[in-house]
Amino acid sequence: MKHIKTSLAIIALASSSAAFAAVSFDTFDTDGDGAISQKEASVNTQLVEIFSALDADGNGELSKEEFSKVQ
Ligand SMILES: [Ca+2]
Ligand SMILES: [Ca+2]
Repeated sequence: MKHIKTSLAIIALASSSAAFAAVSFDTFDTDGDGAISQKEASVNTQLVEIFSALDADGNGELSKEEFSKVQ
């Protein structure tokens, strides 16, 4: 069930990409280190929900490539 819920969250996020597009990777990466940390992601509730699903390598940060799955 958790997986399904996560998938739906990704779909919801992707379908709202018009609004989300304005909130780009660089917007989240406030310290400019090239990755979105959980703290940086915390400004967006939807991103927090799918953070672990997007973090494919499980290092606790979203690279530009990992983040691009929602765009
Ligand atoms: Ca960062
Ligand atoms: Ca990662």
